[in-house]
Amino acid sequence: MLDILRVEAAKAAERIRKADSIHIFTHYDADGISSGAIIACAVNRLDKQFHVTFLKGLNSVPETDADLIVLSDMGSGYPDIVSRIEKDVVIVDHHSPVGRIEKDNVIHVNPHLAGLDGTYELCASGAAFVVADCLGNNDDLTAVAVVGMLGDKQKMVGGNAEIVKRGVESGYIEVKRGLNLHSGKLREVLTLSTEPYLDFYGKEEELEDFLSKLGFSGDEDIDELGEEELRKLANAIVLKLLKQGAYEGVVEEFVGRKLTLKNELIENAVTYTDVVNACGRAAACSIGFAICMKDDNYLEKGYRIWKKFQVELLEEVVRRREEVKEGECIRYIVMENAPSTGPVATILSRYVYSDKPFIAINIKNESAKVSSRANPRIKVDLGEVMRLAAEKVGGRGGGHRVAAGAMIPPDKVEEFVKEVDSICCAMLSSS
Ligand SMILES: [Mn+2]
Repeated sequence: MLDILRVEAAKAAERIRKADSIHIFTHYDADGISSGAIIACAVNRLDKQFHVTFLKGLNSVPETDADLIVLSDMGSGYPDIVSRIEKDVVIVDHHSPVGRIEKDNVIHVNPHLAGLDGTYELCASGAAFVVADCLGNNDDLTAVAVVGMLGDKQKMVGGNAEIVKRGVESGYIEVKRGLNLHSGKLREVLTLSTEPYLDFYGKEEELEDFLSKLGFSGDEDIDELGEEELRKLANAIVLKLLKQGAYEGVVEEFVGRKLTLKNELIENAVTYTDVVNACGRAAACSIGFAICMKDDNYLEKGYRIWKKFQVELLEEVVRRREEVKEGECIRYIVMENAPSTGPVATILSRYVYSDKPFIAINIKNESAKVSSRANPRIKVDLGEVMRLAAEKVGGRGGGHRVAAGAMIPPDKVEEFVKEVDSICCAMLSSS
């Protein structure tokens, strides 16, 4: 399956071997950080110098003294910028390649260029592992690749499945039946969970009640539960989710398989991914990176950042939930200077309000940023909705069917919401 990708990955490996110094520019999210770490680790094992810089996006030609630039989890969508780089470039990305790169000395490792699905079946960390695999025996890095897969919400099929299988065979990954929840005491695990969001935050009594009805105590360790107990807990969580308005599709995401990363600082794959993601969002990429490089000096700090991030997110969800308004065919929320829109929109739309498209608008610094979410059950194309409605009010928008965004003038928010609502109604009635 990964054989065609391996042809280009082998070229990348060869170029990396020849380099005197390497500068890795990678994205600041979990897939970016883990893919950067996979390449850095493999390079480090060759006793080569490397530098890492984390970017929110590739907005300009990266500057470096190194003789080789590696762009990871970015680059494929910016042929104009890549074409302007004078040094040799290796791109390790999974975003859809756009346009043409007018440059000779570039090696482009991307699943889309190898007939693979880069949206769900291989991310940057997976592609980075294939490169690392060409550089030496790096089977342990299959476990780091899992962080990117989970971070980018990919599926464990295709290229991803092949990498996980390799990790299992070499003893670095263990796949067992179980729940995709964090490790720790039941009370804390269920309170802090945001994927799935269980609506227990700030509701201690309700949680104690939920647990005692099942015969559990909040102090029990979730990883110590037997198969029968775990099944009982899973059933109760599923019921709770459906009752609170969650989209049914979320159930299969957290029930079934649990991945344990045997050789990593954080063995629970879900927690590992969340910690790295939180570090990225808290502008502490290097801490997430260090954890991926198995430097345990940063583990405590990483956990602290994650807990703080999680609590802030939950508080935001609880607060914002009260502000949700209902249109004809949509739900929406208008915020001012909120720290972020995407995560809150994702949680509310998946776990509470899954029956209508959900639109979150954040007015910040003279512009209004829009995040919209739906699920496959709702027959709208939000990418199209965002594009049309934003154009109408002098903004820009677009994206995927179930997740899209826009930027609009702040004084046009009301008009924009009306427009989104009427387009959604039209799409729903014609389906
Ligand atoms: Mn990615």
